[in-house]
Amino acid sequence: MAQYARPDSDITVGNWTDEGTSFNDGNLYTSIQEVTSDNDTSYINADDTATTCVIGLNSINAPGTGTITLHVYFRSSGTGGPEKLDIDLYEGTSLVQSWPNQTNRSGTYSDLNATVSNTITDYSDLRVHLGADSVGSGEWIRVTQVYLEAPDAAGTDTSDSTSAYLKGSQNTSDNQVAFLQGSQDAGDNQEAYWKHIL
Ligand SMILES: [Ca+2]
Ligand SMILES: [Ca+2]
Ligand SMILES: [Ca+2]
Repeated sequence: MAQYARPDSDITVGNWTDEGTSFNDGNLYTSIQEVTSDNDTSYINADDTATTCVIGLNSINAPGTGTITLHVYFRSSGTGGPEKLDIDLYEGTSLVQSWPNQTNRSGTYSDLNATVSNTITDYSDLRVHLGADSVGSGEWIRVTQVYLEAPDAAGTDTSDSTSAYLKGSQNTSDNQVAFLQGSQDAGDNQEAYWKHIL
């Protein structure tokens, strides 16, 4: 199991535009938030060098141990020197990590698929900066999908779909016959948790 932080707001639009079918609604994030990349059905476009957009991601819980990965599906069109995409991950206004000068003029989208090796402390305000770089006249860069994938929150149980679990132990010092212990679980169908210490 995993947690996913996907685009849920435009923080800075710059000269990026959204393009394509019903997703052309004036919001960038609605064109790059799908669960499975939809290629040119919905995307955001930059045809202007040195313009950056900032996209907010939905909050996730602080994850347990494991790899965090940033996915950015993009491609470009142009001639001569390559069009470049500068990708930065921020928490709020603090830079976490940069992946500058990404290129792909293959004609099909490719995924940045970058491991986040620097520490994230605030998972409630993650942002992705997408900077168009070296985009000349008649050239463009498109991004169709962005998300951050992280392990489940530490201490949660995703192995079943039970609503809670009951843990009992004999206690000879009083009349207690059992105790209940639960934990919050955002990753399955559990509807509530109950913690009771006698
Ligand atoms: Ca849109
Ligand atoms: Ca070029
Ligand atoms: Ca898309």
